[in-house]
Amino acid sequence: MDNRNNIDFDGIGRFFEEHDCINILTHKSPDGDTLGAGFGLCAYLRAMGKKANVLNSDGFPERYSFMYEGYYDMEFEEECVIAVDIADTALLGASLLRYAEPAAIDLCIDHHISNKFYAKQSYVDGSASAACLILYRIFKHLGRPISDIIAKCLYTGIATDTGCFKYENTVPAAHIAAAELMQYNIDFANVNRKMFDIKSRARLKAEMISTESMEYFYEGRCAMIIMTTAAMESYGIEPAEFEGISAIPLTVLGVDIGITVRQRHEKVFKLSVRTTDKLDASAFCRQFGGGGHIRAAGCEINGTLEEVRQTVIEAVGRLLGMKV
Ligand SMILES: [Mn+2]
Repeated sequence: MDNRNNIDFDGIGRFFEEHDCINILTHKSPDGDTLGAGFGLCAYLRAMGKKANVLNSDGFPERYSFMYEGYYDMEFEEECVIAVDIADTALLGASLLRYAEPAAIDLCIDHHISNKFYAKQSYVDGSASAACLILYRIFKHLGRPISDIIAKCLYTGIATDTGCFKYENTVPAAHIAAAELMQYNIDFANVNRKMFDIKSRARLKAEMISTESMEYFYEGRCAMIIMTTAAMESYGIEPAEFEGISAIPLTVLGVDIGITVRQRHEKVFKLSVRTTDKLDASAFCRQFGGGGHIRAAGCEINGTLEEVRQTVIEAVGRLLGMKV
């Protein structure tokens, strides 16, 4: 628990009681956790008789529509603002920039260790798998009934932020919360199918192009995908469809470092590096001025495609202590 927290569950309960017209902020490029927390909290507050809306600078993607069925914007004069799953006001996005002003946000509920404590009051638990897990604890503590739609939203956030209970951040409490939430009428199998199995045809094509272009080095311990702007344009696929492609190289048996190189400009390439527990992705990227997490990091390298390719291959060789 972060010792910079200045509100507890009872304080949050009082906050809910004391305000009537509440806007809930969710982060740009929304995911299942921020939207689950947003719509779950909104439904909870509305059930308390409050007026509440969920705001997002990018709108609500269709694939999450099962969380906002029946949701409609209410009209009211904003009295206070709650941010969920937002570590930094930089994540608000263009149309919510007005909330990036100091003290514009009254309450923040989040699970990112990197939280900037930008809100007047914050409850941050970096050990929680999802913002939705924190909300579930708050709701249980406060004791009001949890409706099916709230349960569905919270379950979705926990499932998505843990990669369907696969990632290292999956704490036992996430399983326990999910098990309890499954007792509501939430059709969790369909939620997981929508979140983890279904993809658009464009996405499938993007994955196909990526895997087709994959090269292997160093006895298969390194796999690399290179996506040039020309190639992406020639297939007519939106760059957004390539989101998360960088997870693919590391899914190949025997690969310890997966690298995805994406061309940004003529001579600028962005690297996304993923590693198994044998290698440090963050240290690898630091030598090029980048950084990140130990298993997932990024950096930018300037040069022609061939120069960048050579630079990366040589750097991987040094990392593995192997010759090409
Ligand atoms: Mn989250």
